[in-house]
Amino acid sequence: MLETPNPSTNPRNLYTWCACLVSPAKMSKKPAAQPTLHKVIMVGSGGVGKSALTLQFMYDEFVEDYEPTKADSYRKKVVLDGEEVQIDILDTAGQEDYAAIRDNYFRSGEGFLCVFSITEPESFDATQEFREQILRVKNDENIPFLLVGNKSDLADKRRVPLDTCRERAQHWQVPYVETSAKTRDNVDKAFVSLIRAMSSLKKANGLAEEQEESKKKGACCTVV
Ligand SMILES: Nc1nc2c(ncn2[C@@H]2O[C@H](COP(=O)(O)OP(=O)(O)OP(=O)(O)O)[C@@H](O)[C@H]2O)c(=O)[nH]1
Ligand SMILES: [Mg+2]
Repeated sequence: MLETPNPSTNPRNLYTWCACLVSPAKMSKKPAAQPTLHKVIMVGSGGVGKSALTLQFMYDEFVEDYEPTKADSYRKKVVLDGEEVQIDILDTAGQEDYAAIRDNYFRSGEGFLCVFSITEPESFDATQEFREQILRVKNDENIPFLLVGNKSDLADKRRVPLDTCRERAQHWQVPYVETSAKTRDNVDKAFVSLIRAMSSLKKANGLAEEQEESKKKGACCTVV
């Protein structure tokens, strides 16, 4: 069963969830049109910076302390290419203790930020397994997916060559971005590229469905 992250254990989540409860859309008498919801999942080994990236994107702040995550969820509205969209971010646990519950989390995802640290080759190797697990669970080679090399501020401790990272991304046919949750470098770029890919895919699927519908309608109205 999908385990629901408990907002009471994380004051930030509580804030986010409360903000949703009193959003102007809910208070107004007429229900406003809901913005499209995109569900992003943060995956990667423990300690690579998934939470730090999420918190930078959400609140513009860097958390120095390492506190392993079990699962935390966040919600944010952003304007993307002139359209307001809502993003749900599920920040998952990299620690192996939680590996067994990953399938359930991955199932609900519509786009994945697969993070490793450029200072830690083991975390780069692990992206292979994360990719395989995601493709197995989602059963879709074209699922929006971004490979993210984090901790780019630690250039002097780099142990995964840039070419190696690019080759893997090219092999998977996914974009590659290097980020620093510490300096905020490319943090927005990573999230926005993924959301843009999710949005384009939904629009393309919606169009295909509409065409299919109108084909069916056309067929049933044909007079012979
Ligand atoms: N220098 C530097 N440190 C970072 C960066 N991102 C994260 N860290 C640090 O790395 C440690 C781990 O970061 P987290 O974001 O907690 O890692 P995580 O991937 O969420 O780990 P789990 O929750 O266990 O899966 C923390 O001490 C962060 O401050 C970065 O871009 N640069
Ligand atoms: Mg974390």
